[in-house]
Amino acid sequence: MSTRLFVIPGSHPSITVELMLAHKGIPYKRTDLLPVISKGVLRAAGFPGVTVPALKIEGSKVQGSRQIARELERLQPDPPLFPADPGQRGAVEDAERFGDEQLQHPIRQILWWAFKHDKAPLRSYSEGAKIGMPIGLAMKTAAPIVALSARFNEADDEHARQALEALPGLLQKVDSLIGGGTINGEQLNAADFQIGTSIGLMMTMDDLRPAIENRPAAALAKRVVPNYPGHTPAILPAAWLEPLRGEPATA
Ligand SMILES: N[C@@H](CCC(=O)N[C@@H](CS)C(=O)NCC(=O)O)C(=O)O
Repeated sequence: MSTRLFVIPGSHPSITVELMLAHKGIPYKRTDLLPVISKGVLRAAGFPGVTVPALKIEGSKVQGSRQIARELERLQPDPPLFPADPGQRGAVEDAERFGDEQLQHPIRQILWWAFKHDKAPLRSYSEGAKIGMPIGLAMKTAAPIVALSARFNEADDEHARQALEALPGLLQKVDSLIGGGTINGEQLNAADFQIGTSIGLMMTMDDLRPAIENRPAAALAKRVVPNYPGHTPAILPAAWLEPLRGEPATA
């Protein structure tokens, strides 16, 4: 299969798709893009939208982690990403939609808020990436990219605080999906790859990791993506982290 995946290094849905390609055993070439610049490159490559992950496979162009999951399943059913039983498949699809529509974005907002206040950690998310220029040079010129990405993702104080307030409920939902057996079962499925990467990205932030590491959600992330790239030292105001200080569930 002729396959090329367009990613932004460190992007959680991009890593979701890399994991699903690996699960299927589909070899692929990867094009690494810088945020913001990615939009023009994707358009020039003929994609209708401006976000990664974006996949060229067997002559078709597919964008979005959930759409890509379905295309991979269609092209190569084994090993599966979705259970054969219709009831179980529905549960996995609901969990996957939750991961995409509710879990992905708050962490994106918190992280861009952090980069806006200190862009040094950004480099750690791009280690090993081939972005067409030395990483050191890219980071020296990253200020406008960070400013535009923060604006694009509404990573202002108000939204970052709202995202932090939402995290306990979101983590609880992940733990209950694990408890109910929809995710982190014997076979990893599309929802595991979707949700595990968001939790993995959260755990790269020193501010967030303590609220996650003793929870079932952390075990899922460690299984799905044991070496999530990147590290952001503590930077969030302590008062904003109050919602995360509740009693954590145990793994
Ligand atoms: N929900 C979409 C997420 C797409 C998305 O927002 N991707 C981000 C990276 S995580 C992006 O391409 N942002 C454009 C930019 O940062 O310039 C999916 O799962 O595919």
